[in-house]
Amino acid sequence: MADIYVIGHKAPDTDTVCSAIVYAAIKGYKAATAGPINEETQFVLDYFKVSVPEVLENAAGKTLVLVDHNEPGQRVDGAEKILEIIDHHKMNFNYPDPIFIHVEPVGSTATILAKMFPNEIKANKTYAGLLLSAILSDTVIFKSPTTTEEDKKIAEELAKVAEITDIVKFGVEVKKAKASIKGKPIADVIHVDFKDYDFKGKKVGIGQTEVVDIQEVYDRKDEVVNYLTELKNSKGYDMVIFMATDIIKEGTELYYVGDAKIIEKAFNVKVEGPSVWLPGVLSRKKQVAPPVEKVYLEG
Ligand SMILES: [Mn+2]
Repeated sequence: MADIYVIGHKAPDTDTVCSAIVYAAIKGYKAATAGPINEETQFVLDYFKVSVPEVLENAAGKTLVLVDHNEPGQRVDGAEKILEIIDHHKMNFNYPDPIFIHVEPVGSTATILAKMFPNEIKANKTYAGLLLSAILSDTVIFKSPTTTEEDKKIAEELAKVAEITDIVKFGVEVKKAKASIKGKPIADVIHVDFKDYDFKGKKVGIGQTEVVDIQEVYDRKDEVVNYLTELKNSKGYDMVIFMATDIIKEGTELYYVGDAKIIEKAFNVKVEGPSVWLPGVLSRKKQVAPPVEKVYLEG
């Protein structure tokens, strides 16, 4: 059989990259990413001395296993032949053939892999370390409402194998690796974790960055709004949202360009100006994308 690539979503994050690496290693496939990795993931790979996977900008002609995503908009360009999907997101997937799909409502794809291959992972400190990092990243050190009891339990087991004694301390180290936006071009900040959605035929983009000091974002508010406006106008979006999530204050400053009424309805808030503070909101997947989609579906 031709080479099989395990690949995560565009704008790769730590869960998508580490899950691809571990699954590929266990199955004898090749790991790839759908773009350059971010600073947080780089920190994790350096920490566990793992090399960066090949970047596959176009997957034409390749057989793919998709991890940590399934929506067409988040997929690498040129993806045609899909063999399997392992994911923890809602499904928006259509394919002409029956394929292996494993989706569970847990905090990370890494959690699913740890459950699928307990023996392989118990025997490998590196796999355990990568998967632990992915869980801590996706669950925002267990603060995100996407976190399940299973994520916590598995993270503890993985930490033992990886010889990480203080899980939370390690999680903060991982999170801090990309938590400053100082000196970074605003386009990079917004695109480092950006997902396209199809809500009732309308294109909606939602970017997210995690910071430990929200003031850094407030200081660049005009830049953020100008960039979102430009993005909306040039790429045919109905709405563009940027979540600046403060993982210490545990909330999100949500910037948007589009119809303010959609934001007001989705979050049951009064919106004045181009952004709104949403206390307790940490998760795009659970707390932002679903209520926005609901407003679109209800028209
Ligand atoms: Mn994930």
